[in-house]
Amino acid sequence: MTLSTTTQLELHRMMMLIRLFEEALEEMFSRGLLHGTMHLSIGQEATAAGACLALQKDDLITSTHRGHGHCLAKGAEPYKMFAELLGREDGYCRGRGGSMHIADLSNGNLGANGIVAGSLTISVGAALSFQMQKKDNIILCFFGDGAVNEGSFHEALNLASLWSLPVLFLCENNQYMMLKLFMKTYLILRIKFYRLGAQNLLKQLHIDIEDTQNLIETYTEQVMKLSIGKKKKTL
Ligand SMILES: Cc1ncc(C[n+]2csc(CCOP(=O)(O)OP(=O)(O)O)c2C)c(N)n1
Ligand SMILES: [Mg+2]
Repeated sequence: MTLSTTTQLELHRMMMLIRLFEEALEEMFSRGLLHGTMHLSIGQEATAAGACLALQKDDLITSTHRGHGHCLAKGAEPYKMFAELLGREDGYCRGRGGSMHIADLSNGNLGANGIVAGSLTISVGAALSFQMQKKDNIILCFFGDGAVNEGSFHEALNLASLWSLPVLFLCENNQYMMLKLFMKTYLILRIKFYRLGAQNLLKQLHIDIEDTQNLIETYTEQVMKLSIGKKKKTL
């Protein structure tokens, strides 16, 4: 699949938006303007932009503690995100949530969350709801490599595969759990779900973050498969 020039430009625009948004946040944070804490995703823009490009508006995502990029890529308004981070009433959660609790239901974003591996179980619940309602939507679940050490990671993958739920798990493996090197917590070099006891029917793909075209192609293909071919998106 060759991406159209328009799609490539859209992808580039989104990655730039995420980067500039977070650079501005960092500046505001260092000036003491933000309430609470926040985690930046600088360097991970392509994952959010590429994967969300493959989704329809009414498909859902769940996010992590590092979720600004996911939120923007799923269509959130930067103004309302800034307002949320500044604790203002016109923010996504009326200024009560801050960075790790921004949810944007109008664009299909079930929200960031501060619980490592929290996104996996929420995704499975939402996917089960889609399945029971016989909807052809899917859930894209972002999670970090740190989540694989959590019990809920295994429960979520097991149920998703057992019930054939329309959920796509996307591990943003940046090799670190915040400050701790992943290799120091697990005796494996690459995260392989089947070695982690969640082999039931799950297919796993590795994608290099710098190969954005491959990332989009792979995600589009997987989204199409999960959507049982009912929806078609031209990129
Ligand atoms: C259940 C739970 N345990 C511990 C923490 C503390 N904590 C916050 S971020 C983090 C590491 C997360 O690593 P990873 O999922 O790889 O995300 P990254 O920070 O690399 O994007 C931990 C352990 C938490 N938020 N939730
Ligand atoms: Mg990590």
